[in-house]
Order: sequence, then structure tokens, then C-alpha cells
Amino acid sequence: MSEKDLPHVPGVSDYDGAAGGWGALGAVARAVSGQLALGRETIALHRMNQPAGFDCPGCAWPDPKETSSFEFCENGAKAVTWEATAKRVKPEFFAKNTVADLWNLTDYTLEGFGRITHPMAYDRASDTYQAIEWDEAFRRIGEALRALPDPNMAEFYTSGRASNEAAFLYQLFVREYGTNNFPDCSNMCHEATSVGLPKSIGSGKGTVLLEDFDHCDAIFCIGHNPGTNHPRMLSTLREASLRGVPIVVLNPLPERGLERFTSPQHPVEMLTNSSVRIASTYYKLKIGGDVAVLKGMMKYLLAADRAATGAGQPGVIDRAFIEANTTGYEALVDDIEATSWDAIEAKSGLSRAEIEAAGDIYAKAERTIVCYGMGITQHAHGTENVQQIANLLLLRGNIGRQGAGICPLRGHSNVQGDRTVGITEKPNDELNHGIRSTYGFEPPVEHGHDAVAAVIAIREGRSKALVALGGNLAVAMPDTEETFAAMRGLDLAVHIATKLNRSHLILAKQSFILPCLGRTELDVQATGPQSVTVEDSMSMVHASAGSLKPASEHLRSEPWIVRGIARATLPQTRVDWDGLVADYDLIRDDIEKVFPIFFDFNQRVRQPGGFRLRVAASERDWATPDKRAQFLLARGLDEDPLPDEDNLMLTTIRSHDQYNTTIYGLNDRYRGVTGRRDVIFMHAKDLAARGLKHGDRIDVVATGVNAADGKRRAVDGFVAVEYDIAEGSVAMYYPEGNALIALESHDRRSGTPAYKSVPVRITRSTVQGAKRPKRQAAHAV
Ligand SMILES: Nc1nc2c(c(=O)[nH]1)N[C@H]1C(S)=C(S)[C@@H](COP(=O)(O)OP(=O)(O)OC[C@H]3O[C@@H](n4cnc5c(=O)[nH]c(N)nc54)[C@H](O)[C@@H]3O)O[C@H]1N2
Ligand SMILES: Nc1nc2c(c(=O)[nH]1)N[C@H]1C(S)=C(S)[C@@H](COP(=O)(O)OP(=O)(O)OC[C@H]3O[C@@H](n4cnc5c(=O)[nH]c(N)nc54)[C@H](O)[C@@H]3O)O[C@H]1N2
Ligand SMILES: [Mo]
Repeated sequence: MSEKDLPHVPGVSDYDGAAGGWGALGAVARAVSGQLALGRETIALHRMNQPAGFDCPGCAWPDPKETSSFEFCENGAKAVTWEATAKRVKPEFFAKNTVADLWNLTDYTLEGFGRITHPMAYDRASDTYQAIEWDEAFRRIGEALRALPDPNMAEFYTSGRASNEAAFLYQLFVREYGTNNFPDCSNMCHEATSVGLPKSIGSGKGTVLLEDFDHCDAIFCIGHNPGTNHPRMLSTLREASLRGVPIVVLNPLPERGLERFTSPQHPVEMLTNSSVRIASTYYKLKIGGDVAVLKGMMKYLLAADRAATGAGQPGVIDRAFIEANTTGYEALVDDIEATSWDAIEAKSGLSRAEIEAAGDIYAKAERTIVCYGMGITQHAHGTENVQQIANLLLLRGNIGRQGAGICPLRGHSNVQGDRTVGITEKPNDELNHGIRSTYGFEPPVEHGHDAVAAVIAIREGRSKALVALGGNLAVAMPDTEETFAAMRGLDLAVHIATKLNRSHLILAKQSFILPCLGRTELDVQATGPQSVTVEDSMSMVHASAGSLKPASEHLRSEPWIVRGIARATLPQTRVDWDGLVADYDLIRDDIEKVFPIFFDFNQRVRQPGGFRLRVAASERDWATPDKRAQFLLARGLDEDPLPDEDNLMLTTIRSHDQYNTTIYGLNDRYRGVTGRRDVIFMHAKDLAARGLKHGDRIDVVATGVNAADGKRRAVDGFVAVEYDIAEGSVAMYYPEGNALIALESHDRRSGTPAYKSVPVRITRSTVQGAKRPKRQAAHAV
């Protein structure tokens, strides 16, 4: 966008700085100033990602092995400050504010009230939450869970901040209770990876280590925004760029962190206001054009290989690797040959020459890493997207050797670990056997619900209870109105949380908020201070120990709370809950018994930097049925077709000032947005084609799959912002955009909602001022 020729729109301007730099320091100072308890957070920030400190709750990017100095990260600092805030939500606050009143506040305001200090239970007569004793809360929750005719009528959600220890106890409790209903934030996030990669390479996790970035010759960054969501990754990309490694970006938006970066760790860069270029080439493809580009690159590779071998030179396809390690090469070649360049260009919005140039960088690099995020997974064909990335890498033997591999950027700081320790609706034989042999009870083997299936079951009245270990499920899920309405039909809602959010205000017959310790806080149990463990995006497991005084004396750790619910629900339990919670080493011993991959857990986690869980594919041990990596086909290119010509494809993204549904502030610095979130980024030609201009109020109406049931899903009165986004593609923030997406719009294979491919129609607004998606009263009437 060039401001000069555009009308002034309040809160929208150009940002021409680099990512990081003084702007980042200033932003932290501002964020911190409103939240600080003197000294508390400063101490916290210095213990973050240090060998003896706590793991940053911000993201799942790994820590360099020898961290000796504080690695500054703006958004990590915000995450810690947000948790370590001096603000408190006390029983007196709840007494003064009815749920109906709270409902009318924004999500930003709700969380901004601070840390919840007491266990609370909803009281219908006064329409307020009231303090309750822990034991009484557990008693009532246990009674309600036991009263359900079938354990499969309860849903047990996990958000990815829970530690391995908390998540392990949680799944143990739920399985002893008798269900595999484990909706999980990973179902909205990297499930396409967890489902797609095992079929391709036999492992559902990334194959690279941080060290591999020191040895690679090319990096592809597809559909992720590290400047905001994995800021510490910028240091890694910066080093690679300085080494001369080409970094190719595929993204419909120009993300500043992928363009250039001023490292706060480097005084000279800071003082001279200089920056390091990150992307060597930036391709603004259309939303949903990834399979087309990946197939185009493979098409180029096959042609280059034919040309080279025809001329008697070494080919660019790694035939020796393919013969020794893979299945399905011929079928892939047929599929790629049958795909025309015209179709590839039309679908991707890139020219053949551009895609060939990207293919050439890939062909020339001895070792390549492909990184990707939600721009790949959150599509109706997210699983196939992931598998095409694997295909591209396999063609040149780029998996299972130094400096090469696949690098999914996980979301929540322990989302990967939670899955490893048993949060899964589809338990395998190993898990069931481990539970049986360790605890002597029979775990349920029938598959349970993922996130979409859970909300649909609640909507249809088949599930009547929801227990949430963290998160803000109702707001994170698609179909805001439908999801909210469904949740009001519950008999029981239990939220284990640090801060107040909208999901807590969607009332069941009985609703509870159980406040827990955060990562930064000291956790003392019967045998003394405890530490927990987490697993990062690169399968490194390490310890995390908080050191701050808890925000309230009534807070309890997540493992302790799970213990309380379990004991109250399962009078005949086979598990020694009190013993395990008294000493988390014993939980880790049990994790090791159930999951042998954690052998010598307590010993290995005490090594500096922790240890790596084995990822078989990293060693070219392919755990597929035929013990070979598989080239898998994606049908055609039309990931998510647009139903009508005048439709646009909408993607929903995170601003720089948010952590998922947690809104830290209303600014999105790198995109030039200040003090507002009611914007939609559009290309100048798409505005002009609709007779619209920068700053106009518009209505966004879902079409296609999101209108198939005849419901009007819309957000009205948003502001159009002219932006350098790919033509035909538009973007708005999450969760504002969630109201447009039907629950039914998800990847059939992985269940991942298609948050990043929402066909819409955009017209001049009929309403004055931004109207948020309709919110009904908090009560079922
Ligand atoms: N500060 C902060 N850190 C976070 C989070 C946060 O909210 N705030 N969230 C955490 C979580 S749970 C997660 S999952 C991660 C999310 O991290 P990201 O995956 O980086 O998250 P998104 O903001 O969803 O952005 C995805 C990127 O994909 C691009 N994109 C959109 N559609 C397409 C497409 O069709 N193709 C391609 N190639 N690109 C596309 C967008 O322009 C955007 O740059 O971050 C984690 N870390
Ligand atoms: N449209 C759209 N929707 C999306 C996405 C998108 O890109 N677009 N992304 C999806 C993705 S990737 C994800 S992961 C989900 C996120 O979904 P969730 O994980 O459910 O949501 P969060 O916003 O991370 O949860 C915030 C809440 O967690 C609680 N909390 C914070 N710290 C702790 C803690 O230490 N312990 C406990 N028990 N609670 C804590 C606080 O009460 C806070 O209000 O959203 C998904 N929804
Ligand atoms: Mo996520």
C-alpha cells in the first residue's frame, strides 16, 4: 500500500521499518507498563528459556543449546508479562459483574482483567460466578460426570500449554473414566501434519534439529509468519541469510518478519538502524495455491532432470535414494506430467517463470529445509498440502540427512508434547497396552471425538459435559454462533484456566472456573518444588520450572487439579493420584512405563538442554506399512474452489498483538494497523472491481461450503484496507473471521477446520460502524 495516493483511514498507515529493532523494544515497554508488578516480570523475563528457568509459553520454537544470555523476543515477553500481570480477578469482581454484563465486554477486556484468584462456580439466581472451595467443586464435578449415562457423553479438551505431566495425568483420568473424547487445540492447528506425515514418511513430526539450519543450502518458508508467531526463529533465518543461504517465501501477504529483521541481540544493527534481509525471493501466491506451486516446482524438477541426464550430466532427482527408500515415484511422475502449466499458473497466481526459478533454487541446493505453518494446514486439503511438501523433499533425498528436512512450526509451546503423552482421540495399540500393563485397567479402544466432532456432538445433544484443560474452545472454533449455541446446551462445563475468557461465560447447567498456576510460577507439592517438561517443534524435551510467587494462594497446579477431579469422579481408581502429584518425578516414571520412547526420562531431562525424542524418519527409518517413504498424490489443484466468479478467498490470520484468542493490544505494527481489528486486507484491483476504495465500510458474506446449509454467515461493517496482498485473496483477523466458517468446512482427513480458505462475497456495507458477529445473551432462554 502506498499511503500517498490513498485516503486517510484512522489507525491504518504504512510501516516501513524492519521486524524487531527498537520498535520491538518499545512495544514490550508499552505492553509491560500496563501490567507490571514491580520486579516480578523483570525477574520472569530473565529466567525465560534459560537452562534452569521456565519454558516460554509463547511458541514451540526450540532454544539454542548453549543459551547463556537472555534471548530477547518481543512476543515472548508479551506472553510472560500477560501471565505474570499484577492485575487480579477476585470474587468481589465477579460479585459486582453479572455474567450478562461481562458478556457484553470484548475478549480483549475480559482477559485484560487479569489472573483469576479463586475457584468459582456459577450461581444462576444471581447470574454471577461465586467462590467455591476446591473440594466442593471437585465433589460436584465428580457427581455430574458420574451421573452421565455414558462416559462418551463427555468431552475433554486440551489446549497446548499443558505440560507433559499435566497432560499425561489428564489422559489417564479420562481413559480410566472410559472415553477417548479428546478434542485438542492441535485438531485446529497441525493435525494435517500429524495425519499426513505418518502416511508419507512414517513419523508425524518434523525431522530437523536447530543445528540443521547451520548446514542447509536453501530454506523455503511456506505459510507461516515467524516475525509474529515464532520470533526467535528470525535469529536462525538471519544467520542463514548472512551465510548466503537463499530463503524462498510463499505467502499471499508481504510479512515484514520474512522481509527484513533488526536483531535486538546485535548492538551494531540496533545503533545503526540497519537490518538483515530475510527472504531472497518472496512469492505472493494466491490463498490455496500451494499445491499448484509445489506441483509446479516438481514439474520443473522432472524436466530439469530429463534435460541433465539427456545431456549426460548427473540428474537432479535423487534416484538412488528413491530406489532404496520410497514407493510411488512413477505414479507421482504421471500425476505431475498430467498437470498443465496453465492450470498451475491460474491456481497459484504465479507465473511459470517464477515457479521455475523457485524450482531452480531447490534443484541447485545440496540440502534444503522446508518450514511451514497454518497457511498450509488450515485448508480443506491441508493433509494433501503437507504430503506434497514431503514429496518435493523426497525427490532430492532431503529427509534424513544433515542440513535437510521438513520443519512444521508447531503452535502452542507444548502442543506436540501433549500428543506424545497420550492426548489423542485415536489411541494406538502401544498406548492401550502401556496403560493396561502399568495401571491394570482396560482403556477404551473405540476412537473418540476430535475438536470438530466434539462440538458437533454437543450441538446434537449427544455430549453433555465439557472439561477444558486451558484454552478458549468456543472462540477458537469455527462457526461462532453455532458453536456458542451448542455449548449452551451442556449440563456441565469445567474450565481450568489462568484468565477469564468468553468460553467461561457460555453457561452450562453447572459451570466452574478452576484457576491454575502458570508456567512462570513456583509449583510446590508435598515433596517440595516441582518442575514440569515440554516438547518443542523439534522434539526436544526439556524441563521448565517457574520461580514467581503464585498470583494467589488459592491457585493449584494443573496436575493437582486433574488429581482432584479424578479422585472425585473415580472412587474405585487404580491410580495413586496423591502419590503421583506429590512428586512429579513419579509421573515421569509412569510416562516412561507407558511410552518406552521416554526411557531414562528423569535422568535425561536433567541433562542441560534436555534430550531429543527419537523421530524415526530423521534416521531414514520409515515406519510405514511397507517400511518405505511414500510419494502420495493430491487430486488436481483445486484445493478449495471458489463457487462464483465474483467471490474472493479469505484467510484468517493473527495480528502482532495477539496470542490466539488472547488479544494483548489492538495494534498490528508490521501491517500498519493501530488501535483496531475490524479490517480486511484487499488488493487494489479487487477493491476497484467492486467499486470500493481504501477505507470503505464493507460486508463480508460467506459463500460456497460455508453457506451450503442455507445459513447466512457474515461480518458486517468492516473496513477495507488496500494492501499488497495477492489478487483474489483477502485476509482478516482470527477470531473475528470465525463467524464466517461452518463447522462442516474442514479437511476430511484430519478434521482441521479450513480457517485459511473461506470463499466470500464482499460488498459495500449496509450498516454504519463495525458490527461484530451477533452475540446472543449468555443464557439459554
Ligand atoms: N505471538 C504469537 N505467537 C504464536 C501464536 C499467536 O497467536 N501469537 N499462536 C501460536 C499458535 S497456536 C500457532 S498454530 C502458530 C501460528 O503461526 P503461523 O502459522 O505463522 O500463523 P498464522 O497467523 O495463522 O499465519 C500463517 C501465515 O500463512 C499465510 N497464509 C494464509 N493463507 C495461506 C495460503 O493459502 N498459503 C500460504 N502459503 N500462506 C498462507 C498468512 O499470510 C500468514 O503469514 O503460532 C504460535 N505462536
Ligand atoms: N479463524 C481461525 N481460527 C483459529 C485459528 C486460525 O488461524 N484462524 N487457529 C487455530 C489454532 S492454530 C489454535 S492452536 C486454536 C487455539 O485455541 P486455544 O488453545 O483453545 O486458545 P487460546 O487462545 O490459546 O487459549 C487462551 C486461554 O488459555 C488460558 N490459559 C493461558 N495459559 C494457561 C495455562 O498455563 N494453563 C491453563 N489451564 N490455561 C491457560 C487462558 O484462560 C486463556 O484465556 O485456535 C484455532 N482457531
Ligand atoms: Mo495452533
